[in-house]
Order: sequence, then structure tokens, then C-alpha cells
Amino acid sequence: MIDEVLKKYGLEKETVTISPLTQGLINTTWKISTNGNSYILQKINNQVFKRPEDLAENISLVAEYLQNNNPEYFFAAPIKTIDGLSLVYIKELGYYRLFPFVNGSHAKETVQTPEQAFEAARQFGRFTKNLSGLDTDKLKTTIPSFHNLTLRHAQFLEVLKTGNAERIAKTINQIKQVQQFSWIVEKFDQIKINPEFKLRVTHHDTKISNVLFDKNDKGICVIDLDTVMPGYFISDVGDMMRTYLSPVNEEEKDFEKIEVRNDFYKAIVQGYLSEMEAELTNAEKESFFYAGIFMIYMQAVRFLTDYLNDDKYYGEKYPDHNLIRAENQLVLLQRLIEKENLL
Ligand code: GN1
Ligand code: MG
Repeated sequence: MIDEVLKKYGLEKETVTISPLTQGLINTTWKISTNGNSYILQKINNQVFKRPEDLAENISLVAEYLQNNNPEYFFAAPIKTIDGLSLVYIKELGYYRLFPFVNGSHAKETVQTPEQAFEAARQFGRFTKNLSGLDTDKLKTTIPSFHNLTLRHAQFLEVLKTGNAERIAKTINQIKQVQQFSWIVEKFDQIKINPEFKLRVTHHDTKISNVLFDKNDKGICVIDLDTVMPGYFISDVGDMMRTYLSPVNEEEKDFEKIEVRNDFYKAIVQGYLSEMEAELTNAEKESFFYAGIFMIYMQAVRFLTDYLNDDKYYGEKYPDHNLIRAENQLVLLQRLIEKENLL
């Protein structure tokens, strides 16, 4: 199976070790090690990324821009096949690409210290800053309306009519909670028409495992560029808040453990501003808190929508998995809102 893909890169299955990396929910990832080198192999989920060529094009565009304008910025571009392609397509198998494994780097599953949060935020800020001269119109939108909360909310309202009736009946309370927060959508509608909010090259998936760290825990670069497309800074800052503020993540079933750590909030803001201060408008600078609210709410909406839609998007590993995830995010949202004055 995979050997056919490896061959395209001149690698032989017999001489490599293949170990699955099971973090992501969408693509499938393996670490490939040979005697001297290591690689990351990824199979692209083309149900979600309908045009995998667009991912490859965006990454090439970004790589080229950085090479010309910020050559000192480290960027892990995909490795080309023997035939010079940055994407492999094999009928029956799908789309694959290979990245170099960055020597001396490691990725983290959880954020343990504010310093790590600062470093990660600095890296995502740096990424957007270094690409601020790239015309966002040149980038393909790899998932249309990906972080368009208006649309996500509309999809949620739609599923209330068309979704799994039994599940809808069972989640009346959670549905009510989601509806109570519709001001978050209204505020986003304002942002979309406010010229002070700039469309920038944003990453759209800023969880900690998408930053590579060196042995001293300094950030090296960001990875997983499939959702890099034009967007608002609230997507990147907000997803960091969603995933770094609490000591436990969206998978946690014991909601008592969900907490907003003030020092991690400050670290995200300061880390991001350390690169982006001069780029952001005043209106943007005033929206850090909203960024967290926006992303946590959107993820709650997405998990609950998927639950009512029989888990077609995220899948489930145990019964009611996406319901638990949605409830978890609603608790986190509440914990953050409670701290509005303090933060
Ligand atoms: C998905 O596949 P992964 O884990 O990188 C999702 C993100 C969600 C995240 C929640 C393309 O990311 O938007 O925040 O799950 N990516 C896509 O865990 O839908
Ligand atoms: Mg991702």
C-alpha cells in the first residue's frame, strides 16, 4: 500500500520504519525513519480538502514568498517526488505528501508553561507578519467558509431541522445554551464589515502540536499549513486560547478540570504582540478577548452540529463523543466569559 507512495520519493518500504502519529482528526500522518533521515508522510483527507492541489499550490506560494523576502525564516517545505511533484496521487489510495522531519525538533501535545504558550504565539504571529506583504487574493481558500461563524451557526440551525431527531430531543439544554450565545455571531457579523479588521495570511489551526520546538523549548517554526488562507487574526489567537488556556483539552470528560489560566492568557497576547504589534489596527488590538470567545464558541457549535448530524465530520471513538466535546467547549466558554473583567 504505502510502499507505492514511498517509491515515488525513492524510498523502499524494507529500509524504513513507519510509525503512525495519531494526533489529528482529519488527515492521517506517519513518521518515516530511514538510517539517516526522518520524514513526515501525510495522507490528505479529500472529503474535507476537496482540492488537494490547492493545498500544494498555497504551500508552494508561501514557500516561494518567504524564500524571496525572508530567507532567514525557517520553513519546512514539502519534499518533491523523483518526478518533481509536491503531491502524490494514486488512484485507489488518494493524495499524499512528504515533509522533512526537522532534526532536533519536537512537537508538544499539551502546553505546560506560559513560556511555551508565549513561544507558540510568537511563532504564529511571526508567520503572519512575515507574510504580510503577500497578496491574500493569491491564496486559494482550501476550505470555503472554514472559520465563517455566520455559516457555522446557520449550519447548526439547519441541522436542528434535518438532523437526528432522537439526538436533538436529548440535547435540548445544550441547544438552548448554544442559542443563548448568538451575540457572538452578531459581533462577528460586525467584524466582517469593519475595514479595521484586515484579511491576513492566517494559519487557522494554531494548536500547540502545530509548532516545532527546539531542545531549549524555543519555537522553531509552525507546521500543518493546509488551512493557511486569508482570514482574521482572531482565528489564530482564538484557537490558541481555546487550546492553551485550560490544562485539559476538548477530549476531557471531567469538566471540573476545565479552567482558564490567567498567566497563559497573558502569554498568548504578549507572544503574539511581540511580532504583530505594529501590524494590528486598534480595533484588532481591542479584540483579543473576543478572539477566544469566538473560537471556543465556533468549536462548540461545530461539535454539536456534527453530533446532531450523526458524527459525519469528526467521527466518534465512543458513544456521544461529539456531544461531550461540545459540552466541554461550552464549559470552557463559560469559564472564559467569567474572566472578562479580569483579563
Ligand atoms: C480539526 O485535524 P485537526 O485535529 O488538525 C479541525 C479543526 C478543529 C480541530 C478540533 C480541517 O483539526 O478546525 O479545530 O479538528 N480541522 C478541520 O480538534 O476541520
Ligand atoms: Mg490541522
